[in-house]
Amino acid sequence: MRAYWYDNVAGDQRLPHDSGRNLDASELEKLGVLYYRFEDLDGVNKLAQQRGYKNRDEIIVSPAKMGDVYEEKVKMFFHEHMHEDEEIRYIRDGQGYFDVRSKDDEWVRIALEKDDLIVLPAGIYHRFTTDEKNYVQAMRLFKDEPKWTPLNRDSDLDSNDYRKAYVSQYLKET
Ligand code: KMT
Ligand code: NI
Repeated sequence: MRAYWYDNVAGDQRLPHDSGRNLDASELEKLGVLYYRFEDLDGVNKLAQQRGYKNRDEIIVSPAKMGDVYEEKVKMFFHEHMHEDEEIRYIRDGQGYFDVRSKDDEWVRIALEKDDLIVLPAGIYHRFTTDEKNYVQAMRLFKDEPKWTPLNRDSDLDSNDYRKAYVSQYLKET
């Protein structure tokens, strides 16, 4: 895992967009983003038990797996959104980028590779993309029913209870 400020330079979303300015895991934690590295499933299973992730599946995002819809899917994942539940991803192979909004509404890019596990809190604005290798295999964990409906930021989410809870827990000045 490496986290850095996104450079906001035009160009394909799959390019690194690396400003060269890093953040550490403690800064991610202040946004409610948790990071773990697990070399085998034991650690994942323990975390799942502790946090109540009862279900899981695996997804491969690649042109070979998805065919013609790959480009479309990758664009969709990159549309800024939030969820009403945590988004938990354990990277099994390949790599990808999760971008999350900082306190000041800037993009933080989190580069993930095999064995990285990330937990995005409910209500955080984020997006995902593969990198230039166009391949990621990920385990998606969830509590009960997967609540993956992306709620796009362009719709009015200021009154969404999950967004409000996130803002008051992590973004409010104290
Ligand atoms: C998501 O929610 O953005 C995805 O599931 C993308 C693939 S998993 C790294
Ligand atoms: Ni999402």
